[in-house]
Amino acid sequence: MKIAALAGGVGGAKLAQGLARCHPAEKLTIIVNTGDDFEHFGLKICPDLDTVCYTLAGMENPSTGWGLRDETWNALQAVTSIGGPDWFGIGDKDLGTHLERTRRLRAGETLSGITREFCNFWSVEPLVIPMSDDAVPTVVITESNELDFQDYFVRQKCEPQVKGFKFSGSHRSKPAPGVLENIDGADIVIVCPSNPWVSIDPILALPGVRSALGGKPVIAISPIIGGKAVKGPAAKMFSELGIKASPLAVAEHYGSRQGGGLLSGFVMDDVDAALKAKIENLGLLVLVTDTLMRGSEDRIRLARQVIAFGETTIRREVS
Ligand code: FO1
Repeated sequence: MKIAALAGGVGGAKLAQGLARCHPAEKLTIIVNTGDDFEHFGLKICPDLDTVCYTLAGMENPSTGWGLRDETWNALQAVTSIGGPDWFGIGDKDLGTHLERTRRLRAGETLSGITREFCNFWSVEPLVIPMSDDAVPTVVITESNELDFQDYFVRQKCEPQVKGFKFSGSHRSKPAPGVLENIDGADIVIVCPSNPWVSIDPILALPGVRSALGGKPVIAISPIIGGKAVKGPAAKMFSELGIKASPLAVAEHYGSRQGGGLLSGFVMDDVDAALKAKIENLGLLVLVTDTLMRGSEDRIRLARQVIAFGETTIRREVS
Protein backbone atom coordinates (compact mmCIF):
# COMPACT_ATOMS: atom_id res chain seq x y z
CA MET A 1 0.00 0.00 0.00
CA LYS A 2 1.41 3.39 -0.99
CA ILE A 3 1.03 6.05 1.69
CA ALA A 4 1.36 9.82 1.48
CA ALA A 5 1.39 11.52 4.87
CA LEU A 6 0.87 15.24 5.51
CA ALA A 7 2.84 16.45 8.51
CA GLY A 8 4.15 19.42 10.42
CA GLY A 9 5.62 19.91 13.88
CA VAL A 10 6.38 17.48 16.65
CA GLY A 11 3.14 15.39 16.57
CA GLY A 12 3.45 14.90 12.82
CA ALA A 13 7.11 13.96 13.13
CA LYS A 14 6.36 11.31 15.76
CA LEU A 15 3.72 9.56 13.64
CA ALA A 16 5.94 9.89 10.54
CA GLN A 17 8.66 8.05 12.46
CA GLY A 18 6.20 5.31 13.46
CA LEU A 19 5.12 4.95 9.82
CA ALA A 20 8.75 4.82 8.65
CA ARG A 21 9.49 2.06 11.14
CA CYS A 22 6.61 -0.22 10.11
CA HIS A 23 6.11 0.45 6.39
CA PRO A 24 8.48 -0.02 3.41
CA ALA A 25 10.34 3.23 2.78
CA GLU A 26 9.72 3.13 -0.98
CA LYS A 27 5.96 3.14 -0.27
CA LEU A 28 5.98 6.13 2.06
CA THR A 29 6.15 9.83 1.21
CA ILE A 30 5.98 12.54 3.84
CA ILE A 31 4.85 15.99 2.69
CA VAL A 32 5.83 18.66 5.21
CA ASN A 33 4.49 22.12 6.03
CA THR A 34 6.88 24.97 5.26
CA GLY A 35 4.50 27.80 6.22
CA ASP A 36 6.51 28.27 9.42
CA ASP A 37 9.79 28.82 7.52
CA PHE A 38 11.48 32.16 8.06
CA GLU A 39 14.76 34.01 7.79
CA HIS A 40 16.81 34.61 10.92
CA PHE A 41 20.38 35.93 10.98
CA GLY A 42 20.06 35.87 7.17
CA LEU A 43 19.60 32.09 7.25
CA LYS A 44 16.70 30.07 5.92
CA ILE A 45 15.16 28.16 8.85
CA CYS A 46 12.62 25.40 8.13
CA PRO A 47 11.41 24.30 11.58
CA ASP A 48 8.78 21.70 10.64
CA LEU A 49 10.88 20.24 7.85
CA ASP A 50 13.88 19.88 10.16
CA THR A 51 11.74 18.48 12.98
CA VAL A 52 10.40 15.76 10.66
CA CYS A 53 13.82 14.95 9.13
CA TYR A 54 15.69 14.94 12.46
CA THR A 55 13.01 12.71 14.00
CA LEU A 56 13.08 10.27 11.07
CA ALA A 57 16.87 10.18 11.42
CA GLY A 58 16.53 9.53 15.19
CA MET A 59 18.56 12.70 15.85
CA GLU A 60 15.82 14.87 17.41
CA ASN A 61 16.13 16.53 20.78
CA PRO A 62 13.90 14.30 22.95
CA SER A 63 13.03 17.02 25.47
CA THR A 64 11.92 19.76 23.05
CA GLY A 65 10.93 17.64 20.01
CA TRP A 66 12.59 20.27 17.77
CA GLY A 67 16.30 20.80 17.17
CA LEU A 68 19.05 18.20 17.59
CA ARG A 69 19.91 15.99 20.55
CA ASP A 70 23.10 16.61 22.57
CA GLU A 71 23.11 20.18 21.33
CA THR A 72 25.44 22.97 22.52
CA TRP A 73 24.66 26.70 22.34
CA ASN A 74 28.02 28.45 21.90
CA ALA A 75 27.12 30.33 18.72
CA LEU A 76 23.87 31.70 20.20
CA GLN A 77 25.67 32.68 23.42
CA ALA A 78 28.32 34.50 21.38
CA VAL A 79 25.58 36.32 19.47
CA THR A 80 23.68 37.37 22.60
CA SER A 81 26.91 38.47 24.34
CA ILE A 82 27.20 41.19 21.71
CA GLY A 83 23.55 42.22 21.89
CA GLY A 84 22.04 39.91 19.24
CA PRO A 85 18.53 38.39 19.49
CA ASP A 86 18.14 35.38 21.77
CA TRP A 87 14.44 34.57 21.33
CA PHE A 88 14.90 31.80 18.75
CA GLY A 89 17.02 28.91 20.03
CA ILE A 90 19.40 27.80 17.31
CA GLY A 91 21.89 25.22 18.61
CA ASP A 92 25.42 24.84 17.23
CA LYS A 93 24.77 21.60 15.33
CA ASP A 94 21.37 22.78 14.07
CA LEU A 95 23.12 25.94 12.83
CA GLY A 96 25.14 23.75 10.47
CA THR A 97 21.91 22.65 8.74
CA HIS A 98 20.75 26.26 8.27
CA LEU A 99 24.15 27.44 7.01
CA GLU A 100 24.49 24.69 4.41
CA ARG A 101 20.83 24.91 3.30
CA THR A 102 21.13 28.69 2.89
CA ARG A 103 24.39 28.38 0.95
CA ARG A 104 22.83 25.89 -1.46
CA LEU A 105 19.61 27.91 -1.87
CA ARG A 106 21.71 31.00 -2.72
CA ALA A 107 23.59 28.89 -5.28
CA GLY A 108 20.24 28.28 -6.99
CA GLU A 109 19.23 24.84 -5.71
CA THR A 110 15.65 24.09 -4.63
CA LEU A 111 14.50 23.36 -1.09
CA SER A 112 13.07 20.00 -2.20
CA GLY A 113 16.35 18.99 -3.88
CA ILE A 114 18.44 20.04 -0.88
CA THR A 115 16.08 18.20 1.49
CA ARG A 116 16.41 15.01 -0.56
CA GLU A 117 20.19 15.18 -0.37
CA PHE A 118 20.29 16.04 3.35
CA CYS A 119 18.01 13.03 3.94
CA ASN A 120 20.51 10.80 2.11
CA PHE A 121 23.28 12.01 4.43
CA TRP A 122 21.04 11.46 7.46
CA SER A 123 19.96 7.97 6.24
CA VAL A 124 16.31 9.00 6.12
CA GLU A 125 14.80 6.45 3.78
CA PRO A 126 11.21 7.57 3.04
CA LEU A 127 10.84 10.44 0.60
CA VAL A 128 10.42 13.71 2.52
CA ILE A 129 9.15 16.63 0.43
CA PRO A 130 8.66 20.21 1.60
CA MET A 131 5.17 21.28 0.53
CA SER A 132 6.60 23.95 -1.80
CA ASP A 133 9.89 25.28 -3.10
CA ASP A 134 8.31 28.74 -2.95
CA ALA A 135 8.10 30.78 0.24
CA VAL A 136 4.51 30.60 1.54
CA PRO A 137 4.74 32.21 4.98
CA THR A 138 1.89 31.73 7.42
CA VAL A 139 0.64 34.98 8.93
CA VAL A 140 -1.21 34.96 12.25
CA ILE A 141 -4.02 37.51 12.46
CA THR A 142 -4.43 38.67 16.06
CA GLU A 143 -6.69 41.14 17.88
CA SER A 144 -4.32 44.02 17.24
CA ASN A 145 -2.12 43.16 14.23
CA GLU A 146 -0.75 40.53 11.85
CA LEU A 147 2.30 38.59 13.01
CA ASP A 148 4.91 36.49 11.24
CA PHE A 149 4.44 32.93 12.40
CA GLN A 150 7.65 32.52 14.44
CA ASP A 151 7.15 35.96 16.00
CA TYR A 152 3.76 34.74 17.24
CA PHE A 153 4.85 31.19 18.08
CA VAL A 154 8.28 31.53 19.66
CA ARG A 155 8.93 35.21 20.44
CA GLN A 156 5.44 35.91 21.81
CA LYS A 157 4.95 32.31 23.07
CA CYS A 158 1.55 31.99 21.33
CA GLU A 159 0.15 34.54 23.82
CA PRO A 160 -1.69 36.93 21.43
CA GLN A 161 -5.31 35.95 20.81
CA VAL A 162 -5.75 34.67 17.25
CA LYS A 163 -8.50 35.84 14.90
CA GLY A 164 -7.42 33.85 11.85
CA PHE A 165 -4.55 32.91 9.56
CA LYS A 166 -3.28 33.92 6.13
CA PHE A 167 -1.18 31.71 3.90
CA SER A 168 0.39 34.61 2.05
CA GLY A 169 0.69 34.02 -1.63
CA SER A 170 -0.17 30.32 -1.54
CA HIS A 171 -2.43 30.75 -4.59
CA ARG A 172 0.62 32.06 -6.51
CA SER A 173 2.87 29.20 -5.32
CA LYS A 174 3.31 25.69 -6.62
CA PRO A 175 3.49 22.46 -4.67
CA ALA A 176 7.07 21.16 -4.79
CA PRO A 177 7.88 18.54 -7.43
CA GLY A 178 6.54 15.19 -6.25
CA VAL A 179 3.82 16.54 -3.95
CA LEU A 180 0.85 16.10 -6.30
CA GLU A 181 2.41 13.06 -8.00
CA ASN A 182 2.84 11.23 -4.69
CA ILE A 183 -0.68 12.12 -3.55
CA ASP A 184 -2.00 10.87 -6.90
CA GLY A 185 0.03 7.68 -6.62
CA ALA A 186 -0.95 6.96 -3.00
CA ASP A 187 -3.51 4.35 -2.01
CA ILE A 188 -4.19 6.31 1.14
CA VAL A 189 -3.37 9.73 2.55
CA ILE A 190 -2.72 10.13 6.27
CA VAL A 191 -3.14 13.53 7.90
CA CYS A 192 -0.81 13.30 10.90
CA PRO A 193 -1.82 14.58 14.37
CA SER A 194 -0.41 18.03 13.58
CA ASN A 195 -1.98 21.43 14.21
CA PRO A 196 -4.86 21.68 11.67
CA TRP A 197 -4.67 25.50 11.50
CA VAL A 198 -0.96 26.12 11.03
CA SER A 199 0.60 22.79 10.03
CA ILE A 200 -1.94 21.09 7.74
CA ASP A 201 -4.04 23.99 6.34
CA PRO A 202 -0.96 25.62 4.73
CA ILE A 203 -0.41 22.39 2.74
CA LEU A 204 -4.11 22.18 1.80
CA ALA A 205 -4.05 25.82 0.63
CA LEU A 206 -1.59 25.10 -2.18
CA PRO A 207 -3.08 24.94 -5.69
CA GLY A 208 -4.01 21.42 -6.71
CA VAL A 209 -3.61 19.74 -3.31
CA ARG A 210 -7.29 19.60 -2.33
CA SER A 211 -8.34 18.32 -5.73
CA ALA A 212 -5.59 15.65 -5.69
CA LEU A 213 -6.88 14.54 -2.28
CA GLY A 214 -10.44 14.48 -3.58
CA GLY A 215 -9.98 11.11 -5.19
CA LYS A 216 -8.25 9.39 -2.27
CA PRO A 217 -9.18 7.76 1.01
CA VAL A 218 -7.93 10.32 3.55
CA ILE A 219 -7.57 9.56 7.26
CA ALA A 220 -6.80 12.17 9.93
CA ILE A 221 -5.57 11.55 13.46
CA SER A 222 -6.82 14.04 16.04
CA PRO A 223 -4.09 16.15 17.67
CA ILE A 224 -6.62 17.07 20.36
CA ILE A 225 -7.01 14.62 23.24
CA GLY A 226 -9.46 15.33 26.06
CA GLY A 227 -9.87 18.96 24.97
CA LYS A 228 -6.12 19.66 24.98
CA ALA A 229 -3.34 19.58 22.40
CA VAL A 230 -0.58 17.13 23.25
CA LYS A 231 1.88 19.93 22.40
CA GLY A 232 1.51 23.44 21.04
CA PRO A 233 -1.35 25.92 20.69
CA ALA A 234 -3.93 23.95 18.63
CA ALA A 235 -6.53 23.83 21.46
CA LYS A 236 -5.96 27.50 22.31
CA MET A 237 -6.44 28.40 18.64
CA PHE A 238 -9.73 26.47 18.41
CA SER A 239 -11.13 28.20 21.49
CA GLU A 240 -9.95 31.69 20.46
CA LEU A 241 -11.70 31.13 17.14
CA GLY A 242 -14.89 30.35 19.06
CA ILE A 243 -14.79 26.57 18.65
CA LYS A 244 -14.68 24.11 21.57
CA ALA A 245 -11.46 22.14 21.13
CA SER A 246 -12.25 18.44 20.69
CA PRO A 247 -11.76 15.63 18.14
CA LEU A 248 -15.24 16.52 16.83
CA ALA A 249 -13.98 20.06 16.09
CA VAL A 250 -10.96 18.60 14.26
CA ALA A 251 -13.17 16.25 12.21
CA GLU A 252 -15.54 19.13 11.37
CA HIS A 253 -12.58 21.35 10.47
CA TYR A 254 -11.40 18.93 7.78
CA GLY A 255 -14.92 17.80 6.89
CA SER A 256 -16.12 14.41 5.72
CA ARG A 257 -16.01 13.30 2.11
CA GLN A 258 -19.76 12.72 2.35
CA GLY A 259 -20.29 16.31 3.47
CA GLY A 260 -18.09 17.75 0.70
CA GLY A 261 -14.92 17.77 2.84
CA LEU A 262 -11.66 15.86 2.88
CA LEU A 263 -11.89 12.82 5.13
CA SER A 264 -13.05 9.23 4.83
CA GLY A 265 -11.74 8.10 8.21
CA PHE A 266 -10.84 9.60 11.57
CA VAL A 267 -8.70 8.35 14.46
CA MET A 268 -9.26 9.66 17.98
CA ASP A 269 -8.20 8.83 21.52
CA ASP A 270 -9.94 6.48 23.95
CA VAL A 271 -10.59 9.35 26.38
CA ASP A 272 -12.86 10.94 23.76
CA ALA A 273 -14.81 7.73 23.00
CA ALA A 274 -18.10 9.45 23.95
CA LEU A 275 -17.80 11.60 20.78
CA LYS A 276 -17.51 8.59 18.44
CA ALA A 277 -21.18 8.50 17.39
CA LYS A 278 -21.26 12.26 16.65
CA ILE A 279 -18.16 11.92 14.45
CA GLU A 280 -19.63 8.86 12.69
CA ASN A 281 -22.72 10.97 12.03
CA LEU A 282 -20.54 13.27 9.91
CA GLY A 283 -20.17 10.27 7.60
CA LEU A 284 -16.76 9.09 8.82
CA LEU A 285 -15.38 5.69 9.71
CA VAL A 286 -13.91 6.12 13.19
CA LEU A 287 -11.11 4.32 15.02
CA VAL A 288 -10.91 4.90 18.77
CA THR A 289 -7.56 3.95 20.27
CA ASP A 290 -4.69 5.16 22.45
CA THR A 291 -3.26 7.98 20.30
CA LEU A 292 -0.77 9.40 22.80
CA MET A 293 2.76 8.72 21.51
CA ARG A 294 4.91 8.54 24.62
CA GLY A 295 7.84 6.66 23.11
CA SER A 296 8.97 4.88 19.99
CA GLU A 297 6.86 1.76 20.66
CA ASP A 298 3.69 3.89 20.82
CA ARG A 299 4.60 5.57 17.52
CA ILE A 300 4.97 2.20 15.78
CA ARG A 301 1.83 0.76 17.38
CA LEU A 302 -0.27 3.77 16.38
CA ALA A 303 1.19 3.77 12.85
CA ARG A 304 0.31 0.06 12.45
CA GLN A 305 -3.24 0.67 13.70
CA VAL A 306 -3.69 3.64 11.36
CA ILE A 307 -2.44 1.61 8.37
CA ALA A 308 -4.78 -1.31 9.21
CA PHE A 309 -7.65 1.16 9.62
CA GLY A 310 -6.67 2.67 6.26
CA GLU A 311 -7.02 -0.74 4.63
CA THR A 312 -10.54 -1.06 6.10
CA THR A 313 -11.39 2.41 4.82
CA ILE A 314 -10.17 1.55 1.32
CA ARG A 315 -12.28 -1.64 1.33
CA ARG A 316 -15.37 0.36 2.37
CA GLU A 317 -14.80 2.94 -0.37
CA VAL A 318 -14.38 0.21 -2.99
CA SER A 319 -17.51 -1.74 -1.96
N1 FO1 B 1 10.36 26.47 19.34
C1 FO1 B 1 10.35 27.19 20.47
O1 FO1 B 1 9.33 27.19 21.18
N2 FO1 B 1 11.46 27.93 20.87
C2 FO1 B 1 12.60 27.97 20.15
O2 FO1 B 1 13.55 28.63 20.53
C3 FO1 B 1 12.64 27.18 18.93
C4 FO1 B 1 13.78 27.11 18.15
C5 FO1 B 1 13.81 26.27 17.03
C6 FO1 B 1 14.96 26.12 16.28
C7 FO1 B 1 14.99 25.30 15.16
C8 FO1 B 1 13.83 24.60 14.79
O3 FO1 B 1 13.86 23.78 13.73
C9 FO1 B 1 12.68 24.73 15.54
C10 FO1 B 1 12.64 25.56 16.65
N3 FO1 B 1 11.49 25.70 17.43
C11 FO1 B 1 11.48 26.45 18.57
C12 FO1 B 1 10.25 25.00 17.07
C13 FO1 B 1 9.42 25.71 16.03
O4 FO1 B 1 9.61 27.05 15.88
C14 FO1 B 1 7.91 25.38 16.14
O5 FO1 B 1 7.68 24.24 16.88
C15 FO1 B 1 7.30 25.16 14.82
O6 FO1 B 1 7.50 26.17 13.91
C16 FO1 B 1 5.79 24.88 14.93
O7 FO1 B 1 5.57 23.65 14.38
